[in-house]
Amino acid sequence: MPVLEKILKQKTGPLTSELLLRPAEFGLGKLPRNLETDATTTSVCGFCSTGCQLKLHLHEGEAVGVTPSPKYPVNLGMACPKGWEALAVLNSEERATDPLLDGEPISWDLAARIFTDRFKEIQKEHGKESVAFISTGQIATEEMAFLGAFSKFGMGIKHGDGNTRQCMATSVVAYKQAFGFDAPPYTYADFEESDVVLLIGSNLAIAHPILYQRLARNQRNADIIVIDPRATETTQIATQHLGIKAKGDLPLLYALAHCIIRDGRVDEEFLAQNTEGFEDFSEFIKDYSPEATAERSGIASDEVEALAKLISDPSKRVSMWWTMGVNQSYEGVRTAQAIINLCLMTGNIGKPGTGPNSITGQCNAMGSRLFSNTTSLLGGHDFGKPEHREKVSQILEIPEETIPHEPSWAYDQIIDGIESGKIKGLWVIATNPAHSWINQGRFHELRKKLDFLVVQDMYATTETAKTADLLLPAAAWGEKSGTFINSERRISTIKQVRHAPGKALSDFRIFQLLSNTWGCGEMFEKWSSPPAAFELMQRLSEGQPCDITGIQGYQHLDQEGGIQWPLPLEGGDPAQEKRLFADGKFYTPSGKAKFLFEPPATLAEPTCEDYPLTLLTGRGTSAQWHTQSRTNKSKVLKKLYPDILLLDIHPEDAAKLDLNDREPIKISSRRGEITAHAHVSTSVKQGEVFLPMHEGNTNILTHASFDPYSRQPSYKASAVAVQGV
Ligand SMILES: Nc1nc2c(c(=O)[nH]1)N[C@H]1C(S)=C(S)[C@@H](COP(=O)(O)OP(=O)(O)OC[C@H]3O[C@@H](n4cnc5c(=O)[nH]c(N)nc54)[C@H](O)[C@@H]3O)O[C@H]1N2
Ligand SMILES: Nc1nc2c(c(=O)[nH]1)N[C@H]1C(S)=C(S)[C@@H](COP(=O)(O)OP(=O)(O)OC[C@H]3O[C@@H](n4cnc5c(=O)[nH]c(N)nc54)[C@H](O)[C@@H]3O)O[C@H]1N2
Ligand code: SF4
Ligand SMILES: [Mo]
Repeated sequence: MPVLEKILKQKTGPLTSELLLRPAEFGLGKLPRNLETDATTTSVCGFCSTGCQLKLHLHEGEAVGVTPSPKYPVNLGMACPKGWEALAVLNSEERATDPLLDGEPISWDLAARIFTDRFKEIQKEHGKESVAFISTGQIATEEMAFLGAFSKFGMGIKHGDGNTRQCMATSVVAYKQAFGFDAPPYTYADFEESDVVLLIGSNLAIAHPILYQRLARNQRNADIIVIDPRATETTQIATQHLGIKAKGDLPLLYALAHCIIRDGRVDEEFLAQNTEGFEDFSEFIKDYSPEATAERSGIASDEVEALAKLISDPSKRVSMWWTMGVNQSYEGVRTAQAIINLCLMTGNIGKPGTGPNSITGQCNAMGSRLFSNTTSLLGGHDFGKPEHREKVSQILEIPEETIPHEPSWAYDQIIDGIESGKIKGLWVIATNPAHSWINQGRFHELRKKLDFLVVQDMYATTETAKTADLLLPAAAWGEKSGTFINSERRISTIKQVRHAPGKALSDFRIFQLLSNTWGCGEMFEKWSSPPAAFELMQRLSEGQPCDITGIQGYQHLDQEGGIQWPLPLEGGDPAQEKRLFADGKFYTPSGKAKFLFEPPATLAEPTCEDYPLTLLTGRGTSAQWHTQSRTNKSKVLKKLYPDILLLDIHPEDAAKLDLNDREPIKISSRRGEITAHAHVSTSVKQGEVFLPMHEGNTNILTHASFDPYSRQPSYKASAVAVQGV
């Protein structure tokens, strides 16, 4: 049978019931055979990076119900509304069921040929670099690795980045520079093991509800300090809320370091043995007294002094957790490193209840950090190192010349490339940039400059899918198998428990199909199934800090309740909860962690007379996911969030503008104008307003500024004006 036909026949792969008959091929092992009755299987949730495991209840081979897995070490029997509704969002009229060319259904065969012909024509006319892709942290790791390998080594694409740039690029760079590898050091049990917990720019109750539950289980009478401009839902659990000014974090964190060093409350032994750059940092930090920084941070000096004492108390285990309030900033990397610096100087790393801990966002953002082949070469390697290119070429049996010598452009540079005419063809996989990218108006303008836009999504109706020349219908979570990696480095399986609708194919099969029509099918012959790809990933990881050569297939992952990296073949630690750096050894050439610092910059877009309010944006409710393509398909979830766009505004500001609660308003920035309703609330300070990111328009307002090291967009502080309509 010709390869193409074979792939099309395979569709998304057999259902679990059929997989059971072929455990050797798909590595799923022994599940109950009779799925007609009360069989269940498990799969890790496909929304957030917490990585809860769900139990799927099957009837006649198809999943019909979900409950949280009671014994899984992550969620311990809990799930948030999105997890409970994970199956409901699959059933929708808006699912993409056929490949669409200019909105008209076509066959897969034709779609694959058009994909190939159009992109090849563009590359011929404008050079190989004129085609780029934007991918995601929301498909299986095997799929990401396949996409990264096929696009770069097969299609010759140089520039491809992920929506993860919007999300955790800052943490990646911060860790890489400080530790020598992108290595979040913690395990979730650290929430329960801490005496002091700092949550910096993280609205855990909404964004990671099950981690919030884990924190609530802390039995150590912990001090919980929330550092957020807003009095968020998360402050309900806090013993203290520091209502910092927007982007006042770096001055505050430096002031804390100032007090600790001034008072000699550092862990001398740890500093001497395991770090470098501390002396320069001590010198630098002298200028950042609590008095000198109070104006910028908005935090009074006595509060800073007290917090400095608390986090440097040697009898306490201190953990510091951060998310988008830190990462999405024009100085995110240095801010994250200021957190790392505090943990290093107090020796709060590598032990239970400690750590500078970045919580990531999407279900498989951590998979993309290691295997998307965008910023780092497959397996956390370096495109610039000849020995790394050689290793990858040998394992994958591909010519070394096909491997680029440098990482791709970042997302914003790809967007700029569209503007300057360098990028003419774009392939968008499992992300919705027409809604989520910063300064959205410009994105819409630039769409017109693209000669060919391919969108690969599970729905035909996303803002981006609607503008596609070619839409490729994708199977979703629940309709395919593979692995995800959660925030604490835990690798777990997802399983196919549903048929994909219509002609939708799993992303894995789509890449297989496209690599064949592109003419490089032979190069990817080894990528025959997700488990085969997993084996390649394991070999790629060998000798890296993320070495997972000790995992014996998907079944092993299921038996162990997921496995945190690393697990090398020899001498790996099989414990169910693992943290990094217990031995004080880091991945830098010297084995020491680095102090990195820089004077704080000024706000990228300060308020002014015309735009007197600072707009903060972020997650609205635990029932809403990003651009809502999935969560607005569930009737249950829709009941859990407001049906109008609400802008949180302080009562004093509302009074000045003569606004009542729920009154229609206009919000404008230098980029554009949108309508919403006022939500008068003391959750925001005077001078600041908050919009959730889930409605289509929020990013019309946002000001595009970027961290210079991570190129992560600063979504969280733009100048706006509000008026009644
Ligand atoms: N329900 C739900 N959960 C999600 C998601 C979702 O869409 N919906 N998305 C997932 C993803 S991909 C991500 S990345 C995470 C995001 O998770 P979080 O980062 O926790 O969520 P956000 O609401 O974006 O931002 C967190 C907080 O940062 C605060 N903030 C804004 N500016 C500043 C500042 O200058 N300093 C400080 N200290 N704080 C500031 C905001 O007020 C907000 O409360 O959530 C994940 N989980
Ligand atoms: N103003 C503002 N903007 C923000 C943020 C903010 O805090 N404020 N946060 C930013 C952050 S942290 C993030 S992560 C981004 C998220 O931004 P996006 O990535 O654009 O948001 P999603 O809605 O998650 O888009 C995922 C898309 O993939 C599709 N999809 C889901 N599963 C699959 C699959 O298995 N295969 C395929 N092919 N498609 C699938 C979904 O239907 C959806 O269209 O938004 C960013 N934008
Ligand atoms: S907390 Fe995250 S992983 Fe857990 S059920 Fe909710 S969305 Fe899924
Ligand atoms: Mo994110």
